[in-house]
Amino acid sequence: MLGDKIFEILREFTDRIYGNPGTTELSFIKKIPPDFKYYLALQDGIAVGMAEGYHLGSEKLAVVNLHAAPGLSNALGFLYTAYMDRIPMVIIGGQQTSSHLSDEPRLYGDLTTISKPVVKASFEARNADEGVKFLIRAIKTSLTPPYGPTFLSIPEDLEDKEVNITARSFMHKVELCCREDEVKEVMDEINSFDKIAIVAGYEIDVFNAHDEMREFAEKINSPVFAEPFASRTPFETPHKLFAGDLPRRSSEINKVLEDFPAVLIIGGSVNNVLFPDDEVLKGKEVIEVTYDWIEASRRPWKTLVCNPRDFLKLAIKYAKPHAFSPVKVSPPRNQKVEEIMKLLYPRLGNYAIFDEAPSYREIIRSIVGYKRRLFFANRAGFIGWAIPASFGYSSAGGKALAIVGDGSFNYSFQALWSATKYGGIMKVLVINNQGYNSLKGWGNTNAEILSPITSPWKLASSYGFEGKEFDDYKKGIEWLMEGNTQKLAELKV
Ligand SMILES: Cc1ncc(C[n+]2csc(CCOP(=O)(O)OP(=O)(O)O)c2C)c(N)n1
Repeated sequence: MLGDKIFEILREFTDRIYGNPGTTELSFIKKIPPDFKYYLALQDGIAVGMAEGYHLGSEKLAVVNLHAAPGLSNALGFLYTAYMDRIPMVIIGGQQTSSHLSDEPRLYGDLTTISKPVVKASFEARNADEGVKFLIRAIKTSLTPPYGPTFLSIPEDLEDKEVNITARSFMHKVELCCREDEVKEVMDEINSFDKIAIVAGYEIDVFNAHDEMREFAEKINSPVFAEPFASRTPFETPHKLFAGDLPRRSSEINKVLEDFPAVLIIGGSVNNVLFPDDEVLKGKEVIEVTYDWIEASRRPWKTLVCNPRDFLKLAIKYAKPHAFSPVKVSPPRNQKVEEIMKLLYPRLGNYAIFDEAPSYREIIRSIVGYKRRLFFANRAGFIGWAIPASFGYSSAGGKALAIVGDGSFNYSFQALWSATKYGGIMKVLVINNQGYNSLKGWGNTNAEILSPITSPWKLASSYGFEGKEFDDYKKGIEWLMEGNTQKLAELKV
């Protein structure tokens, strides 16, 4: 039957599903075999965030189960985020009974259309055989670079229907190798400038190209900037060539890079700014290397679409030293947050940080630094992601630390219920500045509606997730980071 076949196929990629079911998924969840685990989220979008974190911790395909039109539409923000973050993910949604779709019963919706703008592809099975074919297609599409979520709608009655096609075991791997003659051509151009700035992005971490990135930067003797709003470690720090995070405003990026006639963007984007107030990299020669042809096709620059790690490996051979410009971007200051981060830094060990403290992102990064595969944020500008993603990461066996603002905490703290239910090593540091400080700052306003006052530690405790608030930062950080358990510390700044 289709339901059994689905798990037979999924088993080749994962042993788990994150979701929140309703009536139209009951026929699906009844088919869950004993070797599969279903991680229940208490809100639909949170299941998607948890699954994203699981992928970040395991590198495996993330699989999510959502409930018909209400569940899918409730999860759109998280799906948009997984799409922007290029996460390989398959979402299986239940649909109403196939023979009555034209009646548009309760829970029915045009699920492929609802999901389309936030996934790479969406399908709805019209019979059991199509359920198998579309599932394979959804998996393959998701695992083809640029990776991304795909959606499959399955009318609930089809789960119990016989499948008449043979679905053989399959694999799907796509390599984006670079051609040496093309790399040499790019390097000839790079070598023709006396100075060049490197902007490194998240793909360095996706492809684990950190060693190659460092060797390349050292060989061409040029500063490396992190792309604006870097979502994963672009360059391991501390390093003398690291020049900081590019600012949030395109005019400021142009100012920082004014000394450089040319810019090499490797594995990221300089267009992911919050304030696009000028043409970014105006008047510069820009060379871009990325595996993401969708992103690359948007820019009028010189582009090489291939695996950045492969590129760097070949490029090192042709790299020549350049004149060095000692430009550095300084983060904004905040004494209290700096103190907290300095206390945290020596206690981090191999915790992966999930950063969602909007006002303090640059300060956090400048003190705790970037470590390979241990620093994550989202590329969508979405708040509420870090807590579910941290739990998902910890469910894959890693240690996760979410650093969140009080505002961000309130979007998705239900994920702490899943954490207490399923376990995992997870800490949450809430930097409570009593409201939406970043919005107040950008808008230069103290408007009352931007100051919701809440007590995150009390909400965490209500789910049995051990939470405390501290006035003494040292005591708070020591308590938080002690032991391989689940804890939340709230510090007021
Ligand atoms: C899903 C979503 N809704 C709303 C916003 C707009 N937004 C950006 S920052 C912010 C406030 C966040 O508050 P907090 O986490 O306390 O950080 P602070 O601004 O105080 O640094 C809001 C509401 C958003 N980015 N994402």
